[in-house]
Amino acid sequence: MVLDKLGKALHGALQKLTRATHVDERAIKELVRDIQRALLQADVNVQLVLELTKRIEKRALEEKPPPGMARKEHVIKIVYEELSALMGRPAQLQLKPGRPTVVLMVGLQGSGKTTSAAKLALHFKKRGFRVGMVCADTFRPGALQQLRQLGEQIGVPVYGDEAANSSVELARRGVEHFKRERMDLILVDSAGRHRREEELMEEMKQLAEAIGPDEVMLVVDGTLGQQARDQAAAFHAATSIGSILVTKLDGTAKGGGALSAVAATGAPIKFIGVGEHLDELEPFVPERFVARLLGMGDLETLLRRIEEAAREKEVKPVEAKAILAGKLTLRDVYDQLEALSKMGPLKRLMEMIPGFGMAVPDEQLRVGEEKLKRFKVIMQSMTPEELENPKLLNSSRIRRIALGSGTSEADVKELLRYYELMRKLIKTVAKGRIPRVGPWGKLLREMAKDRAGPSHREG
Ligand SMILES: Nc1nc2c(ncn2[C@@H]2O[C@H](COP(=O)(O)OP(=O)(O)OP(=O)(O)O)[C@@H](O)[C@H]2O)c(=O)[nH]1
Ligand SMILES: [Mg+2]
Repeated sequence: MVLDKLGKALHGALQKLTRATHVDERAIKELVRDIQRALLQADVNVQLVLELTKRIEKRALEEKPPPGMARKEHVIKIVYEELSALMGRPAQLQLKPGRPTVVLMVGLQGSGKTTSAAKLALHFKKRGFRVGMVCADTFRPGALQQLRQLGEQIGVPVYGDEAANSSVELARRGVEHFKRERMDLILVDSAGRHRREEELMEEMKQLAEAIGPDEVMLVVDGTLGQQARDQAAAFHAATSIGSILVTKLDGTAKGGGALSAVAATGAPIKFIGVGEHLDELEPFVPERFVARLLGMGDLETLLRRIEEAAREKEVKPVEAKAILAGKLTLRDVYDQLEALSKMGPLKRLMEMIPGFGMAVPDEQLRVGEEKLKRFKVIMQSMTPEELENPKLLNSSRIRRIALGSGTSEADVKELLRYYELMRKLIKTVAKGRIPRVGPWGKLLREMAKDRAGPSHREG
């Protein structure tokens, strides 16, 4: 696994927190100290570490966990978020369909340009893209031979010319060649130099001018640790570096340093190399990377919750479509109720039906917070099968759920009634009818009643 040592140390710090009986100031301070130690050992810049841990401590002490989330989980979530931010912002290399994407690989000698070009080629080939590699290294003898060998290994064509002495001209010809061949991705491997010499910057500039790449990708050696920053910063200042690929993150204790340092330059890291083999390349997704670093076991539940929270905030139109197609689960009902209370997609859906949107005041579309919370607790006591298929809910299951959630059987039945109402409503809407009366009217009345609440009920 990548960055094994850092991962273990961070994992240990979180485990300690998980085992603590009380998450008080002392426990949080200890957690923060453990995280500091782990990051410093991984060669992360002291300044960065101090800023990060200060933020974690402040947030952990001040922020209140959202309803339904335990304090421990909330603190873990904060650590996860802050570490992800430290590792940079997510960015991906996206190929445009129907036109070639040209990527120019640059970097110092031995950083891993050639190997990484082959890894990238394999990565995209596996995803069904047509890839070609151009050897624009006329500097090092054997460079073309090395790329040809790699190309053969993965079945990707290589363009090169032993006799050529102008790398710029060679690169231009190679890109033209693969454009004629209608490749989706053209990777141009360039020559490295020992240090950031002007010569290298000059050649890079000329190459870029000659081939007009969609992206210049800087390859940085991850074993450099914090020093990787200077390199990335210098290149970033000299040219428009589109992305960074950090190599050799396998078996280096300095990986945390390299990643955070490079991320601090503001240039997005898109891939990381984690071994000598050609399949040892990973798209870099800071959140996913950190999740794995922290130990997925602990985080699985948490991530699911974060995901749910995100989903609850915004129900995607795709889901609305699936629901219209007749697939409605209890989970959807909860999402929809909450979405309705925030003017979600169902409301937008209604608005698309002429004359209907106007007829439904927003006020009436909202469900009381209390009821939503109760529904959530009830659903947490259901099995996944029950959530997907509410028909399973017979009276003994209802009794079990009520007991398990600390609610009453009437509460559970009320949720099921909502579900039934919404299912019918959606069926009617899907058929294109405008349900002014019938289930829709009933649903509105129920919701209105709920909003008023027992204490506000008049007369
Ligand atoms: N362990 C490990 N080794 C790597 C990784 N990426 C590259 N290497 C090794 O690093 C060495 C240099 O890689 P190259 O791809 O030849 O580097 P380069 O930047 O093309 O070098 P020049 O063309 O001389 O500038 C090789 O021995 C690679 O196997 C990685 O992710 N992990
Ligand atoms: Mg090379």
